[in-house]
Amino acid sequence: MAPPSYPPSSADTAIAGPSSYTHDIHHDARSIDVYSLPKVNLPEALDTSNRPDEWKIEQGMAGHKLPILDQTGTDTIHIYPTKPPKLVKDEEAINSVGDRNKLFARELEGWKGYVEWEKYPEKKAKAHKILTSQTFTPSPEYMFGPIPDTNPVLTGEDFKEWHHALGGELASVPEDSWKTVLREKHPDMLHLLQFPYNGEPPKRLVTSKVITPNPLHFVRNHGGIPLIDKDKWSLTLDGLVNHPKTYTLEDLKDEHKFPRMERTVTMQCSGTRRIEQISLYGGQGDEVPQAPWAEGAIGTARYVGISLKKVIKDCGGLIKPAKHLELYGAETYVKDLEVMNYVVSVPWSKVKANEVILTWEMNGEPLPKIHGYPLRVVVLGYIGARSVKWLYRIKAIENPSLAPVQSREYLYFNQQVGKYNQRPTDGIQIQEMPVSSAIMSPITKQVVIHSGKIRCKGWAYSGGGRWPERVELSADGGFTWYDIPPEKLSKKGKWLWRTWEMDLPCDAEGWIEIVCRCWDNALNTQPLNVRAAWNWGLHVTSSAHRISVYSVNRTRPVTRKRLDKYDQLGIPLAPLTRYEIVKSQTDEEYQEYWKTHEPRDVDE
Ligand SMILES: Nc1nc2c(c(=O)[nH]1)N[C@H]1C(S)=C(S)[C@@H](COP(=O)(O)O)O[C@H]1N2
Ligand SMILES: [Mo]
Repeated sequence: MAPPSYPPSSADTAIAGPSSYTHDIHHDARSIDVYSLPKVNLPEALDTSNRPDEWKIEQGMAGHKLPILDQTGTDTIHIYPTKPPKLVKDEEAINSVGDRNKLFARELEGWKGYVEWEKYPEKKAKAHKILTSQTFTPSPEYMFGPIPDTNPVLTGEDFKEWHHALGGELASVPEDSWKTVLREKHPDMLHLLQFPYNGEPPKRLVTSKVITPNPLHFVRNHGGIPLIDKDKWSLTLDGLVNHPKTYTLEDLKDEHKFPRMERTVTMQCSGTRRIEQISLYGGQGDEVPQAPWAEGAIGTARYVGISLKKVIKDCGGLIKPAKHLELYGAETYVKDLEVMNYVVSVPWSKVKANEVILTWEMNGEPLPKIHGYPLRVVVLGYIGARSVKWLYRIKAIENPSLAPVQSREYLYFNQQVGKYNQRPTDGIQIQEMPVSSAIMSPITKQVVIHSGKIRCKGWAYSGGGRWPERVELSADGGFTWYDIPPEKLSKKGKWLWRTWEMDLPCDAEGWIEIVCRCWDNALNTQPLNVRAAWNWGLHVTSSAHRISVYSVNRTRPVTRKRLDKYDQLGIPLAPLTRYEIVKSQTDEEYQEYWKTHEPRDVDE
């Protein structure tokens, strides 16, 4: 068989790479931009059939470019990745659907960006026809190749195009949504996905306060951000209740009817720390349900509102066989080119326990628009996905919602249920997060100069109303563990994370692995490695958080001597991997040593 040849590539022959490093120690390391390396021009015609990224592909750094090996027959067949087809658009089919400005008009005055889908199956079908009569920019590969070094990291072109294609009320939603982000969020937010907006604070700000300031609270959206006038807003409770009713915000704020509830609550997205699973193995690949979160998709706020249970009572209670409450969010979500509102459900048992709050206030302010203004649900101790924002309807139903976010997403699959044989019913619906924790400082690959103790910071959390009872750190990869002293942990609370700090004893010099794990009040703890809990949906990364840190230990005499020498010479520390010719021993010291030690070789 002829050797496989790669599809022809029109590769740029200029590659970036270092020509030679200077070994001159007198350079000021701060003035060297380690990221801009000299360009090297290769000869025009190289006598090779390799593509220029061959080496990278062979090293597993671009898994998405590798051919699939089909070994089902006697010969191995190489199936190469194909380029995405050209974008097409069937104008005639699209126009036959009708006037999009009329079809997808604003549902209610004062509700910008809200299109009602769940009440109108024909409208859904028309939107589906428009979306399936054309193709869209595919979402980029970000699990096997390099993740873009931009902020926003991913832009969500497909989602923007779907909104633009549907037009009507949705035409300006992507742009409006980004404006709201810039208005309401902290300038230092890490924007993982521009639209639908998904963003988290950088590590140094995740645990800087026990209560997360609103501009720094992570945001996880499946669609746009509806801009709703609170005086025009209403909430309808229907389905299996005795007296269906519609409430204004004023109705719900009537303290004679609905006693106020105030709770400080930690909300965690089940995708928190997903990047650790991605860096191990790729999984279900749509960037919207699968945003590449680090440790910041968790935040804590004080919410004011009322118990959903009281509102259901006010509607005369549930009618048999109601057992679940379906919660409707006003924005448009597109999944598999079907359009819908954001819908999930919570069981009645959770509502009955007064653990489902309808809230209009976050940290003493009206709910920010990006967090669900004018009213959202907060489900205590459940994953964030159940805490519906821009709530407009609650429907009492018999079984958990069939809406895709409830029935087809937020599922925890067995490791071996892969792409080609997974069924939603094989997954466990994720409800309460298990116990987890994360180190916010130092950062993996960081160099830390210390005097025997490394200052560490982070958080710990457990779902379902359990709380961190003990947090432990290891400086040797998880062999020996040190308790974080109780006074170095923030106060415990039933629905709360605990932030912590600790000076972790570290005797070693060189690369170490710092590990963090938590025990909750039910003595649950974390799996020790990512693989043990890796899952196809890349959810619930709850394994002990591991970071690699280079320890420079000043308590070691040789280290101290060398550091002092740098100090004397006024030489700043250079990046770890750069060669330095600062001599660690003078010729005299070297010779002195051999006077009193046995030589390298043995004489007869
Ligand atoms: N209407 C609506 N509610 C929603 C979502 C959404 O996309 N739309 N995302 C959910 C998810 S997955 C999470 S983790 C939380 C995040 O809440 P936050 O953006 O206020 O931090 O909101 C939940 N409620
Ligand atoms: Mo989430």
